[in-house]
Amino acid sequence: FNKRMTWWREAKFGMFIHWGPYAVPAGIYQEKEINGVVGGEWIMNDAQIPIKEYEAFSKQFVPTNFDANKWASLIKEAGMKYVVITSKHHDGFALWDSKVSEYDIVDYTSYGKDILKQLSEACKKQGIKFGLYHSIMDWHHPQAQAINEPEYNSGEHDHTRINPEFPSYLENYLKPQLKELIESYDPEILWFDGEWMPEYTHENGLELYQYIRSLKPSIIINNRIDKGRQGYQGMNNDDFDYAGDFGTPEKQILAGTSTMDWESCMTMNDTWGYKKTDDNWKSAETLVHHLIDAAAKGGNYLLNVGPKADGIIPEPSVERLETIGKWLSVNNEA
Ligand code: FUL
Repeated sequence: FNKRMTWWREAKFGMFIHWGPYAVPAGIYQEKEINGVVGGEWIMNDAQIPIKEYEAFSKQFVPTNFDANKWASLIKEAGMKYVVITSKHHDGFALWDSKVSEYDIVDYTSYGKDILKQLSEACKKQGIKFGLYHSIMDWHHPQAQAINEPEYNSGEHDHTRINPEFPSYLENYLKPQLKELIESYDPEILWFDGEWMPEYTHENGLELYQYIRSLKPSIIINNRIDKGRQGYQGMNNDDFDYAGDFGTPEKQILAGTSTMDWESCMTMNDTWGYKKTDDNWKSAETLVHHLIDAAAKGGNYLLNVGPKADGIIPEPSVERLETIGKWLSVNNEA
């Protein structure tokens, strides 16, 4: 049953990558440390940075030290079988050469190279399955949550700032971007997020799910494409009629097993996107225990790295990944 999930279930362990212009301020704005509840990738919202000012960070996102083959080798060495990288996070910046936008790594920065192209090719060479995280919420797009500037995520509670043009953003921006991504990089997973703002409905979720499956029937899609995120709490989707192939408990491993496919996403310190002051690293031992715990309960483990703006993965993350990889290879031989 559900044969298309087979490789994913067997894979167990993947890398999450949160990377974008937020790595430039890296948690600091106007010399103040910004400590929002989610992570450094939320700085635009947490520090209420005006769009024009945030765009200046995007211009400085020039990752000349990015080496896709090195990243792919590290993923492999860690014993991970797949990767999910942010094609676009809530800040709206695209890591590939999007045709419907100039707000992307190729058109907007002096770096000028397509990050997703490089990484997807490197992963293919090393037999790593390639996946994309794509935010539905978009703080930069005028037909989406940019209407709430500079409190981009206030729309949920502030009904005067619901964007009436959101359906046009969905049809003429989000969907074309997803089509580009599927056609250009052939991802095996689409990992949605930012579905909670009121402009986006359950019907939108069902429709978007069908649309994506029609473009690539074998693709695997997480539950956040729909409004059923609460489904991951009980991990019993019988009560929830929502789209999505797997649940996404965040920063937690489930207490028990589930009838539904699920994947725990986890940070190594406290943030998803790079923050220079975050030194609250979990030990490699703790991370291995998470992986075993999730696997024993039938779930996957998606462990995050937040690379720096220049393309370097922080050393504490690299060390932990290497340690986990060594542990896995010893135990697989035994
Ligand atoms: C959350 C996002 O808001 C965070 O920034 C991060 O991407 C996490 C995995 O999902 O909902």
